[in-house]
Amino acid sequence: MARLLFPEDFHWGAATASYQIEGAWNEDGKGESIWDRFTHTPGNVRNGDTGDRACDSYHRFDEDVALLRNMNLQSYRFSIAWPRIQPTGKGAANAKGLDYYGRLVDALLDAGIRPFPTLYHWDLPQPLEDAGGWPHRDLAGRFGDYAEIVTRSLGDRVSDWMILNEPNVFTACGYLLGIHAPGRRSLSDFLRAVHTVNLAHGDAFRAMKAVRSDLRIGTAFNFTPCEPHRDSDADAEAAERWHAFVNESFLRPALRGAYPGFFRDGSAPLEALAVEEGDAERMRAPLDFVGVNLYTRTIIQDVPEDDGLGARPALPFGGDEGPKTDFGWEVWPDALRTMLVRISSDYERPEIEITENGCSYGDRPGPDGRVRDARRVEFYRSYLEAVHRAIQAGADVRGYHAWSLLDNFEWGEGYEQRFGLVWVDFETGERTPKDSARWLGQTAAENGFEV
Ligand code: IFM
Repeated sequence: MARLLFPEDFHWGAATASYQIEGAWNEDGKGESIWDRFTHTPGNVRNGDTGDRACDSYHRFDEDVALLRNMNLQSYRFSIAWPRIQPTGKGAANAKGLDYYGRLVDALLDAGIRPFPTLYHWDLPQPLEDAGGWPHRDLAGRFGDYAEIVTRSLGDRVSDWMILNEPNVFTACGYLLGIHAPGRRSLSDFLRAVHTVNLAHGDAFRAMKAVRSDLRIGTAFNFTPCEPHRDSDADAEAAERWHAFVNESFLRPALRGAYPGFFRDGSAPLEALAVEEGDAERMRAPLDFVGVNLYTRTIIQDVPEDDGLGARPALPFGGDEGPKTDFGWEVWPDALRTMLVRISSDYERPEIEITENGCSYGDRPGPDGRVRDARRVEFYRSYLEAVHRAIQAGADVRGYHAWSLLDNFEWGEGYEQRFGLVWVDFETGERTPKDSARWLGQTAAENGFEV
């Protein structure tokens, strides 16, 4: 037996997002979001589920803070719903919305837990979508205004922030594939959305630093290491193009002020992205840390007939060697080590926070009420071993946030996929910590675990 210990001031935490847990979709002056509209439109979400009530954390956040404290967690990643703050996406702030997050932050601080908010985890005010949504360039400036309002309100008590959650996911699923809100399917809208988001990222970063230059600001990117399907140069090159596209289309503009060349000829589609003169500087956001959301790897094959990207995943959600979660995602812990090491070597060893990592398993309470989710415990143990190996290889990892604190609304899948450390009865709102919550709690208390 050996003990894996993590760095001394490592932050152990858990993550959630506003739309997935809060409920109270139309209370206290909150405006409609694109997810309210999307879920209220029949046919978009499995079983017709909505986030109208979700985990009811808007009313039960004290219980959630107590759960975190009982698990010895020191950091809580949550997100702020833009339409609670600006119901129509512009203009004066809604005092009740700001007050809710102020109370949550105070409760966390009283419990000795670091509040770690994300400004945008996908719930765009619907009126901004009606005005063109993310493909419309003007949205960047609006987002900068929102970032300033929130930072002015909470920046005296919150030092560590994320601007965006998974920009590659919400632009692709929302504007290209149509499987997330707002449900559009257009290559041109998608590419324009990518660019507006990059501009918004830079604008928000500067707006926040102008309020307080000592804030520690990052973004939670969704990463996946890309591996060639076959042992061929063509697939190896395709995997690199996919890596540039999926892992770097937002990271590189922020840290380097340029798009990665993800096309076969080494270029990026700047015209289709609608890049204008001066945008390179505007996209730049020299983040204080890189947030890593990671679940599995991606296996890529060359697509010879396509002279654009010329690459696509050969298999859905990982490879076919590891076990699968109930969502069908391959459990492949080394994906996390590989990605942490690659980011560290390609971007001069930035500070890294693991902002999401977790798995969906449906284990339910037994007759004694206990949730024996042994597969989730094994998932966390194996991925944390991979984090430890990456730290030993030189990655500067400062914290780890399990996705998720609670079973919650899993977007297009509704309530069918359960990612929580804590079981939620969606009828009553009752919360039951699973075995994995106890395991992670002990790990956090001991700053490591036995292997
Ligand atoms: O639930 C999501 C979260 O909102 C963003 N990252 C992935 C999670 C699991 O799909």
